Amino acid sequence: MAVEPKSLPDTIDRFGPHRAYSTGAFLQTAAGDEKLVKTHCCFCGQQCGIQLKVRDNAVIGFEPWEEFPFNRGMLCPKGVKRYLQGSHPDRLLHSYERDSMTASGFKSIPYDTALGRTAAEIARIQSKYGPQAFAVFGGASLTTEKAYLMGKFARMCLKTPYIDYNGRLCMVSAAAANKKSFGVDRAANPWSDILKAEVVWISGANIAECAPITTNYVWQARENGAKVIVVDPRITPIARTCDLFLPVKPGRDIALFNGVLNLMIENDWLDHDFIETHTNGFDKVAEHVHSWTPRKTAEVTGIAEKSIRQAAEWWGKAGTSFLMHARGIEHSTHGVQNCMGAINMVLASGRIGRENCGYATITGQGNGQGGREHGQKADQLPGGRDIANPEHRAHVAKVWGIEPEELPGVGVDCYEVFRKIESGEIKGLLSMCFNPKVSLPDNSYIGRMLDKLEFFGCVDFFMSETARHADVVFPGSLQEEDEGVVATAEGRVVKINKAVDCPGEAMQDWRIIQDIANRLGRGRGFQFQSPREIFEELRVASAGGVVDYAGITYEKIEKQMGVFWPCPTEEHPGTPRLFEPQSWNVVARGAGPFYFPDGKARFNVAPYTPPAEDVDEDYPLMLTTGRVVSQYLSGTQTRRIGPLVDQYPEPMIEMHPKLAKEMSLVDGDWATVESRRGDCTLRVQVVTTIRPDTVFVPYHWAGKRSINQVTIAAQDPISKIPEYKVCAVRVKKAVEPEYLRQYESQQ
Ligand SMILES: Nc1nc2c(c(=O)[nH]1)N[C@H]1C(S)=C(S)[C@@H](COP(=O)(O)OP(=O)(O)OC[C@H]3O[C@@H](n4cnc5c(=O)[nH]c(N)nc54)[C@H](O)[C@@H]3O)O[C@H]1N2
Ligand SMILES: Nc1nc2c(c(=O)[nH]1)N[C@H]1C(S)=C(S)[C@@H](COP(=O)(O)OP(=O)(O)OC[C@H]3O[C@@H](n4cnc5c(=O)[nH]c(N)nc54)[C@H](O)[C@@H]3O)O[C@H]1N2
Ligand code: SF4
Ligand SMILES: [Mo]
Repeated sequence: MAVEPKSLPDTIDRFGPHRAYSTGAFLQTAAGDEKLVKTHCCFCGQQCGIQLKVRDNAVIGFEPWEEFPFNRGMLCPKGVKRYLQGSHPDRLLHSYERDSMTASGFKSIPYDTALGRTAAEIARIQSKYGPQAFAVFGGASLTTEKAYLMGKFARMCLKTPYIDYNGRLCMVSAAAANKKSFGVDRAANPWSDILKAEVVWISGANIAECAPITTNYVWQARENGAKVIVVDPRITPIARTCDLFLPVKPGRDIALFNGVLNLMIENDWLDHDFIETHTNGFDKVAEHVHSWTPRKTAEVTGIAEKSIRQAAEWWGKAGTSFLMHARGIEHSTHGVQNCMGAINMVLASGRIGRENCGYATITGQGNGQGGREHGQKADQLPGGRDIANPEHRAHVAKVWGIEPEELPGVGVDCYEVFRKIESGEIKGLLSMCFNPKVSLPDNSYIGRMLDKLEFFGCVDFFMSETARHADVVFPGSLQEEDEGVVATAEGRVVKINKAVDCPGEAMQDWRIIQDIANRLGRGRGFQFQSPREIFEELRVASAGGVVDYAGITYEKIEKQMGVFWPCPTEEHPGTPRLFEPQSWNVVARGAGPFYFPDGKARFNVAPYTPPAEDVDEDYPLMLTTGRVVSQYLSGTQTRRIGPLVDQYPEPMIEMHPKLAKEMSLVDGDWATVESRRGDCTLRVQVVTTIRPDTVFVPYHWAGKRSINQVTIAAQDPISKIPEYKVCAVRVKKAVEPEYLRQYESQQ
């Protein structure tokens, strides 16, 4: 049974430890030679270019990398402060083993002992219960080489079907919709196509806080005359500078997309040639959206009829346009339908596959794109291949030197892994780069399930809230301690360069995985000496697949400042814009530009369904959750970076003044948000920028301040993404929680 250690510094992370450390550590080092290493930010999917300043094997600062075309030297607060995390005193420098006799609940052990114990437990569990009793989790902050290795490790070394990753909580709805509509899952356009779009449509994306550099693209478009439309229940910073704001009720976006398409059809704002030549299924969709009159759309979405008509007219009549969305429409039990609704609007306009006409989901995690391409998803093999497809299996098996029959079949999504732990089917888990204890909905359940495992191994560079439930913790590597590639939100494959060596006994992640494979005595296929060697195999494994990296080399990435996939040969420059009628793969296939045998895109009927949990008398408010600019994901990294903590020190409940007044709450009061699953007591932030029927709480905090105690574990039936963006809650006035009072009085 896991013990929750009490003394680790981030159990109450608002305070001391974050401010205590600074670059002071470096002041003590002798001034040696400094160098600048061109690489990319370790945080979001924009993957801004940055130059890390390195002295005496420590990252001590940064310089802008002005030539890198995406961000031209610009960075957001996280990119600017990222260098501070490496020197944090919590950095894991040793392997750890659970030990209930110590105050922290862990004792440090030699790396070799950690390996031996992990290998022995995997072997024991698999021989007693079968190979499928052991599961593996990966993450989309890992480089693509590591993600590839995780998939290979699960399938070839452990022979388990159960591998999945934290991208399951992120972009999978868009991925599924893109595959269903276009046959390929990648932003259709480079961001340069935003600049001259006449209309920029942004649904469910808090661009200024979560994709800050994209703000610059949107603003440049506006300066060029673009009309910007934003759809969000909150007036986010980007919404404050838009031309039309549509304050949608959480969970109702398909109704809007269908309503707009209906108006497009009614007014004949359609590209008939494009629909005829390049798509299938329009008539069915047209029939389906017919009932979505402006009035009905307004009733369901909560958006004024006039605004819906205005949005449809701007979108319908535009000559060029760019539609973007993010988790606001994807974190939904009908996330795939939402995205298909958005794509239907794009296809009907015919504005895709040409200059200044585009569509993209804004990927989230650092390698949100690359991490979902090469086989750490439950149903996927490298090259975007399908594990259920015999031809795809044969190709990958050949590259790995095994028989196709040796490859396991389709696994399950990461939430289902926890249900299988509950039912006793899964007994062991190895997790790298995932903090489900904070990030999954209804997360008290997650903690209980982690404790139920017979063995849990975790690889992280900090003792994350999830790692605290582990039996063995390996000290993995920070991004700047390794090299490899990632794919950005644009689909541009870029290179992360190593700036420093791992400190102490910390180890590059890929070495840990290989060492476990070798210690198990199953080291065939796991003898790579460098990320480059892994990449070379990945190129071959991806060749001929939809996600074709065959022509990408480390050198070409450096020379071109990134290569957009697909890139089938070394002579090929890469494909910044997908779906161009004259592109190489269209010519090669002899069909149209979309990635189906007939080359045509698909219109998909996207029926409206309400959220899994609607409001009622007992729980009359909608809760939506998301992010703030200075914190990142489960917070393990940014809650340890002092200036970022200062910028937004604690989670707060955003609510409209009207609601606050009804509840006799004022700014700074304490209140409890309560759902059928749990509650969370936080301070209130009264803002005029949110719908009065909705409250918003950011999710970057752990323990009693984690809003995922409250969220619902309902999932989209296709993508399996959780419905983070809406559940029913009530809010009650409260007092400061006892645990915080006690902590403050000790200070
Ligand atoms: N600062 C910061 N940046 C990040 C991250 C971070 O943690 N912090 N994480 C990265 C990752 S992994 C991701 S996935 C992205 C996420 O980037 P975004 O998706 O932009 O961020 P979120 O805050 O999750 O949600 C976006 C918006 O959706 C709105 N919303 C809520 N419900 C609905 C709805 O029903 N419909 C619509 N239309 N909108 C709705 C919210 O009000 C919010 O403004 O950010 C990336 N960048
Ligand atoms: N309520 C609510 N919950 C949400 C969301 C929401 O909007 N609302 N958003 C969801 C989304 S979009 C996402 S992406 C997930 C993210 O959920 P998580 O994946 O759980 O979040 P991370 O903070 O990225 O956790 C990754 C862990 O891996 C570690 N790590 C990071 N990089 C590396 C690396 O290179 N190597 C190793 N070994 N470890 C590494 C970090 O220290 C951290 O402990 O959260 C989801 N949860
Ligand atoms: S926008 Fe994203 S990639 Fe760029 S500096 Fe900020 S967190 Fe890093
Ligand atoms: Mo994400």
